[in-house]
Amino acid sequence: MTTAETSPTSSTPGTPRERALAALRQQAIELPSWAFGNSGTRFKVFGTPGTPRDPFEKVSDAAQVHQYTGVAPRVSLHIPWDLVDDYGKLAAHAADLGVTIGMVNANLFQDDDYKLGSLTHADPRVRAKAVAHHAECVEVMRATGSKELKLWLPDGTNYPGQDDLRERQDRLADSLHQVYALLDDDMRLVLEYKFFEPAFYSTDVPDWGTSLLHCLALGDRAKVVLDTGHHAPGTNIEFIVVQLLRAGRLGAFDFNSRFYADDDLMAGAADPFQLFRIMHEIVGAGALAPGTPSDPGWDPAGPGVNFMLDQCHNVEDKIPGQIRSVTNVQQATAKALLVDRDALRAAQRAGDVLGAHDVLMDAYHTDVRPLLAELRESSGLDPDPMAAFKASGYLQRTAGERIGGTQAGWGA
Ligand code: LRH
Ligand code: MN
Repeated sequence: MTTAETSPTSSTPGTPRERALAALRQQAIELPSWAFGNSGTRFKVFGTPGTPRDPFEKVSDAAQVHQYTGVAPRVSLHIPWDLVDDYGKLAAHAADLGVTIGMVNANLFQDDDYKLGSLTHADPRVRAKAVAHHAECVEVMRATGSKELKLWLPDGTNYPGQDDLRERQDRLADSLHQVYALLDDDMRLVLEYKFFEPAFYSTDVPDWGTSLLHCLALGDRAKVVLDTGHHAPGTNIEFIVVQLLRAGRLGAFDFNSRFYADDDLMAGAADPFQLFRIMHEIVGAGALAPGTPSDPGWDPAGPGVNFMLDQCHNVEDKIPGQIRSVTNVQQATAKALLVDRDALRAAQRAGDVLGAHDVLMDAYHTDVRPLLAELRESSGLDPDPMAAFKASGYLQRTAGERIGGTQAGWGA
């Protein structure tokens, strides 16, 4: 279990800057394939010239983000949005471009049979269908080398009395056990929670506690996904991060930001201070170190956290939107790594309220862009990934090449 003792302090060799650079060099942020397709709201989904038409083009665009930032080596898939005939070919295409296939996301929110529930449905045939969908996802994982299965359930009710809340939980627990049993020994599942939508009275996995309870019941290769857009306004998300880390059950983040609800805006755009506070707890617990399947000795039951983005670029260009999101996460991480933890701990233990707060705010107010530019140059990358990508002409080129076909989106 990660503890404060593993967080960077003055006892760790090197200057704070050197320690931060060393940690930032290892950072890995996983990108969602669906961020490169068209997305929108119930009012409108806008198309964009050059939007990918298939998973191969989505992976190509994701690889551009890694090429310019150096810290986005994996792409999450969403099934069936990323349905292809040959997943081995898709994984090879990714490898040719220097990235790998990461998390595989199941989709239980676009099938008519799941109107009243999927893994919680009263009809055992519908539950069996939903479980079988996860067996398909595990096949995709085997074919692409992915070791992580992600579940998010839209399941819930809209009116009190519509269904029995306890029976739904019992059905969910049974279905989750069946899904867990599908995994190979070197695989894990991560269960995402969300406090409402599409259901508006009860949601079957509404909060971290419910996800954690189900994960504890399943086994040690079941972890919780924390999507930063899935909490009631005013929720102290970093406190949840601390609790899940203490329990050894924080499996992954879906980073994005929001002003109101599940807005899925760029990570760090709406609330950079919140992202910093979250990364402060991650760094403090020594949980920044990559803990993903591609790392040697990765343990599916281990403390490794997968840092992913889960966003939709409804009006902005998608690749630049992902580049900006990745650099926002890097900035929050760099600031968290520059927190003077000895001074912080001393002020906290002395009850020096303002002193302790000021130590944290000093780091937050530090301009880390020069440090990140140095990191990129030391890795042979352009110090300004956004400018370098724009100068590449990739967007104009793909807009010219990707004529015809159907642009990818949330439609299966
Ligand atoms: C649900 C969610 C989930 C994904 C979907 C694209 O709101 O956050 O992580 O399946 O977005
Ligand atoms: Mn999510």
